[in-house]
Amino acid sequence: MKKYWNEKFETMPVEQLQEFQAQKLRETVAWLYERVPFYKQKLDEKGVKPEDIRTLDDIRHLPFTVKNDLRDNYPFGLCAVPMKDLVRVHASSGTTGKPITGPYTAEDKAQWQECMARTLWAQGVRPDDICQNAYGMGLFTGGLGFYLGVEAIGSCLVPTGSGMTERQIMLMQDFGSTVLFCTPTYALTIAEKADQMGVDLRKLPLRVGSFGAEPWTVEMRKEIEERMGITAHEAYGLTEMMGPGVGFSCEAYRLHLNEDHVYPEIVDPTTLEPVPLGEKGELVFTALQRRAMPLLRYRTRDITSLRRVECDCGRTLVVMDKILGRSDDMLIISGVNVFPSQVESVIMEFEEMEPLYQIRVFKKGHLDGMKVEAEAKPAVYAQGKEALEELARRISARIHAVIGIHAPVEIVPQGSIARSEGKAKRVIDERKK
Ligand code: DLL
Repeated sequence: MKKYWNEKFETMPVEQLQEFQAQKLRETVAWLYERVPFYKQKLDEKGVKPEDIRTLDDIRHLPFTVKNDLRDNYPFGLCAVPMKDLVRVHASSGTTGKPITGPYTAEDKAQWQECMARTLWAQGVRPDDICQNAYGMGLFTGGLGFYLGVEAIGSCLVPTGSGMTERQIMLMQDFGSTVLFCTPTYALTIAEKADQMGVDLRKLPLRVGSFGAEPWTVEMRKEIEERMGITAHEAYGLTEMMGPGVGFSCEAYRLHLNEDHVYPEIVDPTTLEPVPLGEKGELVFTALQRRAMPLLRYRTRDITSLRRVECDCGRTLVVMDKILGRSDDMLIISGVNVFPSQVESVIMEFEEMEPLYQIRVFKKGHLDGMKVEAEAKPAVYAQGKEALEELARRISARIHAVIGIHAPVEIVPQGSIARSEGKAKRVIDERKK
């Protein structure tokens, strides 16, 4: 069977790929200039004409797009095609205000399907697999995005959607699901519920997971692999670019970006200047082949870095490091920048702990303070107050050593931390009260 879904693009020599990207960039800028007043005005203001964009380096002359531009032009003000040309509209799961819309033409949907097929194929999904899709099935791009990938490959789809965890486990057993799609924190919720039901997931046919939609650490991946007896792969994406399918982990656990569809840059979030490969900054994407709502230099707020590596899998597509977090989720504690994922890494070093935690942020004088609440394994919790306080002190000391901040830790009773069925909420902000 073929090794790559799309060998040509997944293994294209970088120079050739960059020529292709430059061509698609020119086409996209021209497409937007003619059709989207917002972009015409932005380019005119900068004195840039589509014909000025010749090479990939010229992308520096293009304006950035931010989330508020999408909100201000809600729902379809940035659309380059009439509604009659749309075949699908998704929207972000944003909790406040108006959502971000993701409209697709038939061509956009076909490209999304291609990117999802690459994702699943790279992760070992084959036609005889039974794929239980426990991502939210609706406006969220997760559920219907993975569905497209499964359909392209021709495996069997079980569209459970998220939630009703006991039933997920029952169906997993009865149908013999071999692949699971959901957020990493929902995978943990499923694993915990299976334990409570006395079901050993490691004995089931389940062998692969494709998890994403929220930050998770390598330690968390190993925990899921161990508890489910599977290989835990990763999917990355955002509504504004297509949904999942923007990036996928390969057999070497490296996350490759579908660079022929999305052109990535990393910029310094304050100066907006590009940073060199390997350095951390804000991830910015330009859509290269979309028709309905291609965005130029969209600031994702995700903090990560990019690398050109010779990957063992043979793909030449650029590699993205794990997302540290979103710049909006970054906490500043006593002058130190902290992402919840860093706290997660420390907690997961402790065998006594469950991967269940939350961070409370509060006002401490003029500064912000934080407290970590986390659950221990039931047998550890049963050891009583003194042992737990000692464990909490050790974790707190380790947080100080690794991250450089003072954060008290409390080991809370089992069930205190809300179980996630989608994107977990890690930070409880008490500053606004
Ligand atoms: O979460 C799309 C998706 C669905 C990706 C299913 C993967 C799997 P949004 O709801 O628009 O879209 O949220 C996008 O989620 O900017 C990141 O902050 C975060 N995110 C997505 N995937 C990952 C990941 C979907 N693998 C936002 N690691 C993005 C870390 C992720 N963060």
